[in-house]
Amino acid sequence: MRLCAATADSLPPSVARGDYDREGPAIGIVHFGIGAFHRAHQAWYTDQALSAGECDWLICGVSLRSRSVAEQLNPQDGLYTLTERSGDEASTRLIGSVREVLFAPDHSAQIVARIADPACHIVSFTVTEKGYARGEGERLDLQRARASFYPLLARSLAMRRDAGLPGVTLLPCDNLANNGKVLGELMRQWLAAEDPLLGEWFSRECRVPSSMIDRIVPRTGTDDLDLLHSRIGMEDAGAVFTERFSQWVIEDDFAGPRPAWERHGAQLVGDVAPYETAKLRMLNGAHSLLAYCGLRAGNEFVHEAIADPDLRRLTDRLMREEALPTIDAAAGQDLNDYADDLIARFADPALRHRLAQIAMDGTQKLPQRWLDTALSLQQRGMEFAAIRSGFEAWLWHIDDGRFVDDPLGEELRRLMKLGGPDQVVAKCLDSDASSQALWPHYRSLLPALRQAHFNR
Ligand code: CS2
Repeated sequence: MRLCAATADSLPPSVARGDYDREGPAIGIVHFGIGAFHRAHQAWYTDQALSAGECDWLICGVSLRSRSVAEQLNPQDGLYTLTERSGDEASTRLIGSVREVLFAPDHSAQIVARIADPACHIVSFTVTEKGYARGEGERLDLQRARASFYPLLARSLAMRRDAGLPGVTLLPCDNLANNGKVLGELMRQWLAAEDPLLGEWFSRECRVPSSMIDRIVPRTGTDDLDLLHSRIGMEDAGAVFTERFSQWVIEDDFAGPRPAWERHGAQLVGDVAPYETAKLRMLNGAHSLLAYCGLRAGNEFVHEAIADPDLRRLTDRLMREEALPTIDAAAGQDLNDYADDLIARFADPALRHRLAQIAMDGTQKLPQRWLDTALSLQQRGMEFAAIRSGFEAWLWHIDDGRFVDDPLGEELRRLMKLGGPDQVVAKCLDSDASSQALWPHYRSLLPALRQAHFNR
């Protein structure tokens, strides 16, 4: 038996669920990038809002590149379970907020119609760092943008404008610094190139608040699905597994209505920056450090890497001595407590979070996770030994070639073979050595990061 609307009543009573109509209410949210992260986070908050009696906030999930989530969820009428794990405990909830999943190459007209519908107020995103098609110097890479969400979104916005409808809120939920400002700017660049008048309408009518979302969601494995099957007595191909912890901090700047997510734990604030900076530099910074150093040391999971005393010391150093002094905490935000909590979250063996999942896409992740911290420390005349160790471990991976899954992986490996780590560091940072330096903004870190290699 497989989970779907007709079989959901046969789930055991231990599976928690809300009680709301999923047929009548409208789709109020279109979400690009409906992977496990969204299903374990925003869709879970929205499920709670719907369970509390809010209406018209069902979600249309969009996949840009793969049919797999559509194939998992559509035969299940969008239903799936979310299991929270901690130590030996697991609790499962049925999530009903996702109404349908559309695969962009097959269903572009439907996606455009969903966003152009008067009931849609929010378009949200977890498309990963690379999905925003940022090129050198944070400019939109128009060619890559064409294969992403930009054309679909522009077509929908034009329909809304022509129909005299109000604008929408674009809500980015990816791990980028200032994600609202960045997405707003990239969208404006797309429209400036394609339809400048629509660009003016967009700036006037739409809003792009920043948001920081935090929940560790390891990729679901077949062993997870088998175990769940035996617990709930039916197959759920769309199940997600996560930790108990969850945080969502959202800038309170919406173009129109939104679910009252704050009643279910989300924080609506004037400025997301202190939370976002702490999360990127401490949680994600430590994650990437554990990933590159841990994989090199032969570990497979985060909880194994953090149990190694040397890596634990290095992680502490990165969070408390390097990242922490660069963050302007908000009132009531205790960054030392945050570091303690992070170590405990990383150490939970129940999560089975693979280091290789974190290690992917380093070229897209390292600026906001390490380089912003390093730059800020350098400006204060302070050292950043842990970040240098991490950078050196990242270079080792490019050299080794085994674990680097990155849009620029092949090019970096070719440079590594040709001219060694120096060529790779130059390609990344040195705008004199390469007119296409990836991160020219961080050029002043060049001597320190070269040294990271020579200290090997
Ligand atoms: C991780 C994040 O895969 C990664 O790079 O660092 O996905 C991390 O688990 C989330 O940001 C936690 O909220």
